[in-house]
Amino acid sequence: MYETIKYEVKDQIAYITVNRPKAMNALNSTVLEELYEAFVAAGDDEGVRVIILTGEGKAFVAGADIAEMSKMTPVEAREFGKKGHKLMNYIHNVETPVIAAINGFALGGGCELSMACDIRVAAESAKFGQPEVSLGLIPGFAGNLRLPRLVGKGMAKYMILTGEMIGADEAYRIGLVQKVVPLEELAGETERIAKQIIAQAPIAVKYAKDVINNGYDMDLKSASAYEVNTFGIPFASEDMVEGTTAFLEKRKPVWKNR
Ligand code: CO8
Repeated sequence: MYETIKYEVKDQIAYITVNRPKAMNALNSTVLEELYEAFVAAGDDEGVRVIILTGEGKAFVAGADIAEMSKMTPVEAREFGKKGHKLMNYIHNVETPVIAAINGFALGGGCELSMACDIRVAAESAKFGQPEVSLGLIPGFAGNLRLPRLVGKGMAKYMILTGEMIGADEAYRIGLVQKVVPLEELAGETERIAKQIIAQAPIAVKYAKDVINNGYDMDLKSASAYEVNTFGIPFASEDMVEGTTAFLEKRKPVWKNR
């Protein structure tokens, strides 16, 4: 059904894999469109509790497709940028948590794609960078915006202005990734994290992601009010009653997702 990606749902996890290994999984227009379609399918599927995004072969995603971009007019480049932002914003906002399993190169648009995800787990061999300036471009899928939010303005400027590639350990040190594991353990560790999220109350996970996302973009006073109000909502859910009762009864909760 898809030409450039793979999509599979198993045990409440949707696996989305960018599948253009010969081009280092570079993001052309088709990949951006198919990724959007797959993320919406996963986001709309009530049976899916976590989405895992990875790349086939030795790259996660080595950036936007340079061959396609080299021929674009300014108007086409703007449309391409809009397509990228539409995808990144969907991933950022979808209620289902998204984990990036970064198996190799995450460069340019690939690093940006990983940053739109909620949690990043990297293989020891993964490499990160925003090399756009070496091509006469600037990051265009929100790298200028998300990288400073994740690692601070100083380190973001260092990476974007030098175009330097960094390894997984350095990415971990600066807070760009949350875990680093040997490549052969990447899939297993990512699934372990997914299952740990799945074991929590679905409604609470959704609301927490919502408050983190929306609260981050507000001033502290508005964000406090937003958190206070959202905090109250799960008290109307059966799962809040179940979670607190199970704790007091010293047993595991059984979530009803309502
Ligand atoms: N686009 C297109 N093709 C690519 C890309 C890419 N980003 N990356 C690799 N490829 C292709 C190569 O051209 C090569 O093709 P072929 O076999 O036909 O010659 C194939 O993949 C294998 O690549 P290499 O032979 O180069 O493999 P190496 O292992 O030697 O090197 C690297 C791997 C280091 C990943 C290297 O391929 C590389 O540096 N790639 C480019 C990385 C880069 O600069 N990425 C940033 C691109 S710009 C960007 O992402 C902007 C995002 C925002 C756009 C917004 C627009 C509005």
